[in-house]
Amino acid sequence: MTAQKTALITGVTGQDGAYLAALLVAKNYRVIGASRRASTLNLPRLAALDVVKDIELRTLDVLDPTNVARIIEEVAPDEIYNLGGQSSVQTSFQQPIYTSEVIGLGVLRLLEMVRLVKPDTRIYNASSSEIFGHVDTLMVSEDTPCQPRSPYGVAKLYAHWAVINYREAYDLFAASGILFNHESPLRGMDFVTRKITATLAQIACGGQQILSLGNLDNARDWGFAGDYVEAMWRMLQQDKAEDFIIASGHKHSVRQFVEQAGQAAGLDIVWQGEGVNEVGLERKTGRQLVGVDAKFYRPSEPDALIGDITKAKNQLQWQPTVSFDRLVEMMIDEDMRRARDGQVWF
Ligand code: NAP
Ligand code: F7E
Repeated sequence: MTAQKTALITGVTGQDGAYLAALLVAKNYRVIGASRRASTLNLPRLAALDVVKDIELRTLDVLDPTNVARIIEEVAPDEIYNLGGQSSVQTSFQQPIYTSEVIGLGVLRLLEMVRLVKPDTRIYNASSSEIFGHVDTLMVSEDTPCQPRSPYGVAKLYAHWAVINYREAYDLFAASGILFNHESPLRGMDFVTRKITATLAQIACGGQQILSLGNLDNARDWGFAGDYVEAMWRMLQQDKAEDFIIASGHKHSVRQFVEQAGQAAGLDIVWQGEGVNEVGLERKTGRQLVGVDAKFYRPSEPDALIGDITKAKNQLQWQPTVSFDRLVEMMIDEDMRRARDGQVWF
């Protein structure tokens, strides 16, 4: 029988943290789940996956290196999955310095603490497709040059290179997953997919609100978070630490997401007008369901990229199992259930 492994997950209260905790518990890991101290514990995602009882919760802020060092010393993790941080690109335009402190320098602090305290720990770094930003080709691979277009993307690129540097300079087993957008019924309401499914579900259940969005023509390569955490784990089981693109390989616009979610909720949406004057109407009644508000536009956006997952397929034997249509349906079904039960979520 192999010895039980210990994994430390930062950001365990977030979307990916919850799915990863459930995956590692199922694989018989001792899971230490870390999140920032708050007056109220933020456990609904872990509770939704029924794993609160199976993990050990610890307080950790990646801004405090002494806190990070102490926890590494105490729990002696075999693997660290660093998922904690300010994860909203939109917010990074309002809080660029805080964002960079947490997801840029925060990663450097973690790498340095691992190097000093327990250098044989394997580290997963949550990199992002936002590092690419503006590129000449729309299908990107691990070798595509980066030109980020948001403070979030710039900070993630700093962390990405810090990981490569610690691998080369100190031989740490540190790997970055360059993940494209991944969503689920546990996604935060700040992100466009969940904002759409939660609002349309409420409307379908009798609510009177209007779904107010930014640019409807922006497109993303969207996949399912449950699939993507499996790739994170596989990356740390390799013989050698390497970086991998994890994506669905398909893109859809925000407009297509709204249409698909509307269909799944029983709302047939037709469009009228242009730009900030565009509206989405219910075909049957003519009632306005969707509007555009310039306050949701960003100062700059990445190109509409698609991830090339050839390397992940070949080396990790990983590929997504949930299609775009199924993902939308899954999110709408869960938000319809919450709307019917009068639950307020995230
Ligand atoms: P999420 O739902 O927003 O979760 C992030 C978690 O980080 C939160 O639960 C928060 O927990 C924690 N956190 C925030 N600031 C922290 C700090 N200073 N120290 C420690 N923990 C902190 O995000 P996610 O979607 O699960 O994403 C996980 C990671 O992957 C993030 O780094 C994100 O940037 C990256 N990523 C996500 C995607 C995606 O599409 N989901 C794609 C590429 C990369 P508390 O508030 O409870 O402390
Ligand atoms: O925006 C447009 C918005 O905030 C997607 C994070 O997980 O993935 C995520 O970042 C698109 C953008 O995700 C609204 O302008 C229109 O073009 O859901 P989002 P994101 O910025 O792509 C990357 C890979 C990460 O690493 C991040 O952690 O949708 N959009 N109207 C809107 N976006 C939001 N949030 N709200 C709107 O009303």
